[in-house]
Amino acid sequence: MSDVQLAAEPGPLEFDPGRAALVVIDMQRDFLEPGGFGETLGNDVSLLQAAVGPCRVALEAARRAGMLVIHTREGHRPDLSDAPPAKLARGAPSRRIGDPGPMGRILVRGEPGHDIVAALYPEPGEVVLDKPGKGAFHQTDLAQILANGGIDTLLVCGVTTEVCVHTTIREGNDRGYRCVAIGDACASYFPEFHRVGLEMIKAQGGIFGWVSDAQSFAAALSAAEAAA
Ligand code: TIU
Repeated sequence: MSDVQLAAEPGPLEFDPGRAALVVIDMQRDFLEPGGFGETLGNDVSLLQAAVGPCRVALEAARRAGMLVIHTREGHRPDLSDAPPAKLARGAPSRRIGDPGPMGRILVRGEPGHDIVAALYPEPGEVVLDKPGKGAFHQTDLAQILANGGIDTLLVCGVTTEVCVHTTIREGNDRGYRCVAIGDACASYFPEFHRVGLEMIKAQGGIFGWVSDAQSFAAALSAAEAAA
């Protein structure tokens, strides 16, 4: 497939789908469904549902185009040895990381709540990347995976806009990747943080990335397929 042109802000971006990856951040039951980590932090988790449909549009478009797809999951080892004490101390004292909840132990790998929501479940052959922090590069082999795939552009969606999506885009930008947030495929527990979070990325001529949307991403890939 040839280069595609993606409608984005602050301006359009050309990229080669063979050198781009779709990174779906933390679309886990722990963040999106009642009884998980997101709710223990005092959030209305229903707000994150807005990202599911657009994530699916982006995911299906990337799959059709044969792009590298990476799903991340935030969470910890069952013994919590990789969870910093400062992180463990957050949230409601009654239910913190590692404590039992209706979807198993909160934010612990292998528990039902740690899994990805059904609508966006990874397909065989897609990368599932477990990360202990907010950014997808921190203490993971993401950089190696991207280098092995010859990737130079990251299309990023998922939750939450101002926490794990932002951290990953900032990390990726500093490592030299061109990072695009698929804005409507991101969501936050705070609508204002979502809006301003996207503005921060694209302000100042795209200070640390671009912002596009799921339909524009799908349309760019279909146009390239039709031209091929
Ligand atoms: N709390 C919140 O907004 N986010 C997180 O804790 N993790 C992610 O964003 N995935």
